[in-house]
This record gives sequence, C-alpha cells and structure tokens, in this order.
Amino acid sequence: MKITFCCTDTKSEPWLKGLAAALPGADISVWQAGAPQADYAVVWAPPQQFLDEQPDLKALFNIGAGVDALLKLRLPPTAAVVRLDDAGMAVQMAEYVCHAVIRHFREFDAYDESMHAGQWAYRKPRLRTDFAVGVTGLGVLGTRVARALAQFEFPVNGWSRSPKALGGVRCYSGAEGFNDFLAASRVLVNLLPLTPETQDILNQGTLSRLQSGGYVINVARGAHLVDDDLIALLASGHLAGATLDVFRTEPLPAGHPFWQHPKITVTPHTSARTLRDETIAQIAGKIAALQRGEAVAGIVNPDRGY
Ligand code: NDP
Ligand code: OXD
Repeated sequence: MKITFCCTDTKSEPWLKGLAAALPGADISVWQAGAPQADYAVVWAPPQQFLDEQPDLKALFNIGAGVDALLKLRLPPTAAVVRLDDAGMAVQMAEYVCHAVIRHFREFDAYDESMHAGQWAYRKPRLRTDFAVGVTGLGVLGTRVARALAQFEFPVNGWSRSPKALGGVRCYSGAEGFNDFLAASRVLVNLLPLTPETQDILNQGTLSRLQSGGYVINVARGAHLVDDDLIALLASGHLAGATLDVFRTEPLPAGHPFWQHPKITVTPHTSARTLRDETIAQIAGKIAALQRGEAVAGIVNPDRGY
C-alpha cells in the first residue's frame, strides 16, 4: 500500500515517522512531481498538479476539519475526501469559545482596565439569562461547544441544516429556523463549514437580528463574515464586540481595521489546532479500516460542500 504526503507549510518528517509507526508495511513518502501513483494521500492545501498527477487515489485525508479550500480544486474523480473528525480539536474549540464568552460576559476587559488604573472597582453582576449563546453549526465541533456552554448554564441555541435534538440546547434548523434562532441569541458563535450557502452569512441583515448588545465569535472561516458589516454594527452599538480567529485573508493583512479595533479581539487561526499524534492515529485507523473494506466516518459530500 502506497501513501503519499502532500501538506503545504507542514514539516513532513515527524508525520512520515508517525504514519510509518502506525501503519507498518506501508510505503510512505513525501510527494514530488512525477512520483508514482499512490493509494492514499494525506493532504493540506495541495497544489492542483499533485491532484492531476494522482488520478487513481482511493482516498484523500485532509489534516483539518474544513475542506472548503480542497473542494475548490479539481479532485481525482473516484477518491473519497475524508475530513478530520475531532482528533483533539473539539475540546480546544470548546475551551477557546467558553473563554471568549466568559471573558465578555464577566467583563474581564473592563477589570483589566481597572487593574492597570490601580482601581479596586466592582461591576454589577450581569444575568446569564440575558446572554443566550447561539451556535451556528451543530456538527462535530459545534455540538461540543454548545454542550460546554450549557455546562456554564448559559441559555444555548443551536442551528443546523437538518433538525437535531441536543440536551440543554434549543435547536433550530434550516433557512426557516434561522431568523428565530438569531432573535433568540445575544452571542453568536460561528461553527459552520464554508460552502456556497454559508459564505457571507454573517452580514448586516443577519447580525442585526441578534439581540441588542450582541457579540460575535467567528471560529469557522473568514469568508462567513462581511467585515464592513461587522464594523458598522459595532459603530452603531447594536453589537458590543467580537472575537475573531479566522479572516478572509490570512495572515490578517497589516493595516486591516480589525487589528486596532477597540471592540475586536484577533487571534491567528488558532482556536483548534491540528494535533499531530491524534491526527496520525485517526488517519491510520481509517486507512486500515478502508483496507478491510469497512466504512469510515468523516467522508465529505462534495455536493453539499462539507
Ligand atoms: P461538521 O461538518 O461536523 O458540522 C457542520 C455543521 O454545520 C453541521 O451541523 C451542519 O448541519 C451545519 N451546516 C452546514 N451547512 C449548513 C447550512 N447551510 N445551514 C445550516 N447549518 C449548516 O463540521 P465541524 O464541526 O467539524 O467543523 C466546522 C468548521 O469549523 C469547519 O468546516 C472549519 O471551517 C472550522 N474549523 C475551524 C478551526 C479553527 O482553528 N478556527 C479548526 C477546525 C475547524 P447538519 O448537521 O444538518 O449537516
Ligand atoms: C481546520 C482548521 O479546518 O484548522 O481544521 O481551520
């Protein structure tokens, strides 16, 4: 069995070592132009040339959860695209989002200012019931995040394409449920995949339906959010702030207004990182299952876009 590794901006040596240890007997190498056909590929942002030269791949394993960039390429016709399925990302996402929600709800930025001014200043406690959190996307990551927020006793709403039932979460679904979901939420956490249906979904029209004093946490993809609409809603006071981990252009360009905005917190696409050991174990397990003719989780539906 041949496995080819083609991951941009990734140090290949530890991955090859880990995959070789997990799949003894497999022939694993870093892809180079003109390399022979492989059975499976481990990829991140591969060049089109790689895909064109590997037309008979059985499966492409993406070392991230989001496949939006991969699906823009011309893929080998019969290869299954397999996304990363948690592999240690869900708990990271839950801690990032809970931190952002609690930091906003408990006004830690204001306490920081008081501390720097040498002031022992209490703030009036706010009511958790006034801070309903809405999570768009109730998949692998969104479900974990919604459950973690519910543990802190925030009212939690969730929105997905198909109807769901999740303990402690008020679930909405489909285009027909979106406006009610927004109206019921003050803090919005975006965990949708980027697809033609979800691009630009966080815009003036949708964000202005959030409850007044709303807060936006975007941890999915930058192209979900219309940057200027966010800035306008912050200026109008309808939104109180935002925590953004993902951007239309990454790295976020120098001079972009998000960098210096007093109500925006920027992090460098780090809310849930790919963890090498967990990822290798997951991919190796799936390759072994496919070799045995078994089904695996995380197969992407290219028509749906996720
Ligand atoms: P999943 O595919 O498991 O979940 C996607 C969810 O979105 C599902 O609940 C799905 O609904 C819902 N959804 C998709 N399209 C629509 C739509 N048109 N309307 C309503 N709901 C929709 O993805 P993950 O949870 O694993 O990951 C989500 C995204 O997070 C990734 O695509 C990636 O972009 C981003 N990400 C960001 C990271 C970071 O570090 N910032 C790290 C990892 C991922 P249904 O359940 O009905 O299918
Ligand atoms: C991912 C990401 O999609 O890191 O996994 O954004």
